[in-house]
Amino acid sequence: MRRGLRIVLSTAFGALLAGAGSVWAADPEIDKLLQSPVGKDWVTNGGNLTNERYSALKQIDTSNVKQLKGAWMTRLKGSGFGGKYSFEATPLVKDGIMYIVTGNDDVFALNAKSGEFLWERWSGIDQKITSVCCGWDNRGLAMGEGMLFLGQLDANVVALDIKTGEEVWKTPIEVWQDGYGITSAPLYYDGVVYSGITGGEYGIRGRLTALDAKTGKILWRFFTLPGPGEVGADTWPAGNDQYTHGGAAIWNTPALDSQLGLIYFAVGNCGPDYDGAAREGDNLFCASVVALNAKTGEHVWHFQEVHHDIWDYDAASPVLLFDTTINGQPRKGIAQAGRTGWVYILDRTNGKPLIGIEERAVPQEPLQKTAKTQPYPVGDAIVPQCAQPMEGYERAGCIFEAFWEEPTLIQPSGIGGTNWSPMSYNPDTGDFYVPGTIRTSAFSRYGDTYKKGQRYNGGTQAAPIGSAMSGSWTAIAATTNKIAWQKNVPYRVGSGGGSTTTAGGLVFHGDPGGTIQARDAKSGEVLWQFQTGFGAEATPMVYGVDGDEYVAIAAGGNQGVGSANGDAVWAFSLKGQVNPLWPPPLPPMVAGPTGPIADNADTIKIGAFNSEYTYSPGRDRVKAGSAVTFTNVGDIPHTATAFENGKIGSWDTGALSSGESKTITFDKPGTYYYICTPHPWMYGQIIAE
Ligand SMILES: [Cu+2]
Repeated sequence: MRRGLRIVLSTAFGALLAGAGSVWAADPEIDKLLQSPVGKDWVTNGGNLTNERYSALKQIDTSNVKQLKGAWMTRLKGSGFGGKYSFEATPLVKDGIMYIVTGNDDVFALNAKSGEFLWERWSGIDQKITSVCCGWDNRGLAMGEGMLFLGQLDANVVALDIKTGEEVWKTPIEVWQDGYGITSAPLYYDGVVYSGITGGEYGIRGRLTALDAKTGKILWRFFTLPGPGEVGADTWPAGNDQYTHGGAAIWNTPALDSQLGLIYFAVGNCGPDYDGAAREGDNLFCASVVALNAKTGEHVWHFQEVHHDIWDYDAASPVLLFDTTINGQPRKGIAQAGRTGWVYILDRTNGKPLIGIEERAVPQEPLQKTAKTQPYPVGDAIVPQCAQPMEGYERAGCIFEAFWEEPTLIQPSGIGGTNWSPMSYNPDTGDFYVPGTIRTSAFSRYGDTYKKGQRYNGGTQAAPIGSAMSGSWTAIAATTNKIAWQKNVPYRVGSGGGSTTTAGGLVFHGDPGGTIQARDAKSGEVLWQFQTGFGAEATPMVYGVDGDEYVAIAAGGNQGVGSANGDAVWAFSLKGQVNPLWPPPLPPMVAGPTGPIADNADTIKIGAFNSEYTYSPGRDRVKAGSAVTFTNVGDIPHTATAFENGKIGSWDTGALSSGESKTITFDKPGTYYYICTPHPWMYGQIIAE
């Protein structure tokens, strides 16, 4: 009843807020679904406008989930299949048709009951895009007015005819050559398409862009880096143009409260990521949650999770709207799972902490212009927040430890905590289901000069060779921010796939080892798992066709975690007959180079075999005095840079563009580890004997 009432209210308020020009919604059916509990149709990335990822379907429940089998599995014709891709999209389903987008921005329509192809649209995007931060990826689609909407890696927002896949319009937000791209799923509501933008690692100026759904015309932009005189401008150094290239990307889909007329989104890190020297101040709106008037784009409130971020602790996971009761009072909440390992829980009417967030003094490094205090949410973190000391490293600390050029071990690493992966919220338990990455980084700053369209990090944060990497699933109580249950898992799960929860008392999520799993929402116990055959690192969704409930997940791996590549979509139901596949190769649990040791290879190829972020061979044994040539055969610039207990650059190829080579001679016997500084999850090893 409560939910039903909310829908009626929001329609009335929505009409009032919208003004005379758009009293009649352009797509009343989709707008209604977007404001309702999610049933048989899942019409936007986060299920509905809340991003709760909660399905009201309950045919599959804790008592029968172990009977789930594959209803169908469809391979998407090799789209997005390869080492450079991640497959993170949540499929959409409407009226028995599934729509899915791959890491190559190719879109497929499938019969949601059988998995058969209905149409396909190959993006034709340039295969030489050099502004891809962290793998070729697309997190999903939006729909409305008979169209599907997607953002592309080449920074275009595109509308397709939902019946045929034919392009209706295409609007460039920027050009990729200047460092821009799009990986987030857009949000459609009330005639408007809202899109984020990436490029926080390439010196861009972040923004949320609102487009007219019918024509693709840009209605307004909200820049996440304020210009002179705008709200937040005083958090940047005066007379400095850092705001024109300070990053602040939007990695994920906004949420929208139609009653309040507000749109909400999470903002990424500042650039340069690890060097705060030239950007004294808190640096709004980096690492923040922002609320805007959904019609005009005007700033309404913001909450910054990390002041003057130098750790890449940005807000990358989608914001989530939920309603709850605290001290007998109904409250309108918004939550975001940060890379810091905390869930930030706020009042979505005004951006104030709902449970409590304290500003506490933190370690200082004057050269970094560190912020004096940082926000500490009341409650529990989902991952450890102190690094263990390691041999060879002189400095180790906890979250917000300061650093400069001396390598400093810190946990969480800059990739989380929770990175891009979405959490879900179940109103029946009152818990968020939060994916976590447990990993240490060795942070060090080296400085970078801004050049339009070039990588702009100012430092690096590789995990120490031999350090452990794992993950966790945590239920966090929305009214206390405390752990309800927590389960450790072998692989990092905060970077790709998130969770989905149901009225059947279940939490569904994928696993980099290839399984999709169902947990009891109350206890966290795994009740069912099924091997998809590929890295299952996308967020599942739930839908219904002809009275049957289905669970679906994309399985195609994640280049950052190293899970197995693929191009599969799986759907499961209680009537399913399809058996599991063999387990794929497993991702690493220890940081460092992997694979067999080659003998006397005189050339190391970077980005070979369409695996953009690899050295081949990754390990090589040569005679002392040998010359080894590093050749970039990939698409984007890479380096091979000495990495000795976190110290960078005693030898270095420098940035090698596609086709370029550099020869290094290894005179002294010894083991030489190296990384790619822009992509510090790439490792190599030369053993000189
Ligand atoms: Cu690289």
